[in-house]
Amino acid sequence: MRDDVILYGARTGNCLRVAIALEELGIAYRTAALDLRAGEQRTPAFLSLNPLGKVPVLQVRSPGNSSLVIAQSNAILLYLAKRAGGTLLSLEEDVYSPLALERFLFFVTDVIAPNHASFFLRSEGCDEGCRLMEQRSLDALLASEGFLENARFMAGQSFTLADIAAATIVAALSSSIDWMVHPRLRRWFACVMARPGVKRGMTAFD
Ligand SMILES: N[C@@H](CCC(=O)N[C@@H](CS)C(=O)NCC(=O)O)C(=O)O
Repeated sequence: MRDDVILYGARTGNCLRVAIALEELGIAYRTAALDLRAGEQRTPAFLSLNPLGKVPVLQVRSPGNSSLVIAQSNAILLYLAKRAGGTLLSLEEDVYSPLALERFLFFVTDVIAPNHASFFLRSEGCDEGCRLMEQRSLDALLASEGFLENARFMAGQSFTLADIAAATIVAALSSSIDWMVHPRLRRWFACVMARPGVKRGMTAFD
């Protein structure tokens, strides 16, 4: 009997990255969509899964009734990569490459985090701070053009968590990117967005 895997989430980057990883790894799962505007993340039932009232949350119910509940998108991504034998971290044939982890964390901390900060600052009316954070995020993102100089993907020749982290934020910032002067990023983005797993993951909460 297979595990019953449920992804609680909404159409946000944090949740879509987890959906992409599940799709890319071929893990069967179902989604439980929450309406964040209606506050469904704060119902007693959901708070019993994640007391912080945030998505995504992954629940893995195993035959025999044991249930694993994981919050934090990046913890879920690392759990899934490990569960799949390290595939999305380039841990193939016992050769450990720290590059996939390094680049994954680059996108999470240097690109996505300031982007989230810019949203928060805008919602608080701090327009100057918002612009600074937006620019910081975009500058870091555009620096990733260099990762693709001799590589198909962000951390070498295979698709990893670094590409998943990059995919959602590049999609979100695509209108701010001058694609003509970033040909490698353009080529990478087209290639990643054409992957069936990425396509399905990006639309998991539509
Ligand atoms: N660091 C957390 C952030 C989780 C988070 O902020 N989730 C947002 C959606 S992307 C949320 O649930 N917002 C609803 C709320 O704050 O009420 C993660 O990576 O999972």
